[in-house]
Amino acid sequence: MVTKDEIIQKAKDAILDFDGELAEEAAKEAIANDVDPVEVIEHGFTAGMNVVGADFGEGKLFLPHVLAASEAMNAGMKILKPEMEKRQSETKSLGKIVLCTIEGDIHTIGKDIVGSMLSIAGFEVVDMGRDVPVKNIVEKTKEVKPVLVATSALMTTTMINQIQLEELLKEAGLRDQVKTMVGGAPCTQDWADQIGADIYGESAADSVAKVKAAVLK
Ligand code: B12
Repeated sequence: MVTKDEIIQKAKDAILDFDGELAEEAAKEAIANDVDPVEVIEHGFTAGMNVVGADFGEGKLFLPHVLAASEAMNAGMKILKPEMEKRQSETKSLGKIVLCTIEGDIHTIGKDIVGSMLSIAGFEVVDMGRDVPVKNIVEKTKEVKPVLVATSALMTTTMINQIQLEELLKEAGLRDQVKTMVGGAPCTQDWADQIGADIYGESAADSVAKVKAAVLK
């Protein structure tokens, strides 16, 4: 019998060893032992990615390592995602959320986790993908009339595009009809306050709690 802690540790090791097969094994063990996929993602895979990210930042690892670690994470996520969807509540949609990684930025892992968790919580997530031009986000907002527009930025050079989104939503007369949420490693509560975004989501769980509080009044 494997314990929850052992499975979480295995998930973390899989990322640190760039081992997709080990990531799949951890994900399968989580399902077989009824361990909450969210815990494996947050304390296993994401914790591993954070170490890889810090080592990359310090020059101990290089881009191919980061890529290999994110591929390992994807391998594990592919197995956990259907399981998370199965656990999704069958209740009617709590509202639409337009989600994407902002213009200029191709990082998707965090956005995908946040999207999965919001969809499990009952929201209808319209995922526009990565590197999405700000004007396209505004067009999509007009088209689908979401309760929230959520953007991910992983780089200091791309988070500034979240300012442009606030401005273009205002120009289009949409800002009063929709809430905005920002997230991704360089974003903070201060950043959200500074640019006038309604919500800063630090992690997937934090985002779900804050969106529910803001939208389901
Ligand atoms: C994996 C990774 C990559 C992968 C991305 C693969 C993919 N499909 O996403 C690859 C190898 C492709 C990559 C490429 C690049 N990367 Co990179 N990458 C990373 C790394 C190591 C980890 C990011 C990650 O996935 N973390 C795991 C996830 C789970 O965490 P997360 O994204 O933070 O998400 C959580 C929260 O932030 C939050 N969240 C995330 N999104 C959202 C959205 C919303 C709406 C909300 C509410 C919450 C939320 O919830 C998530 C779950 O808890 C980071 C380092 C770091 N510390 O972040 C560098 C990092 C972001 N990359 C960096 C750079 C520079 C690049 C490149 C420019 C490198 C290059 N020279 O080519 C390119 C980017 C090109 C581009 N135009 O975008 C820098 C950015 C520096 C800066 N200027 O700010 C970082 C910080 C590394 C560093 N220390 O230098 N990268």
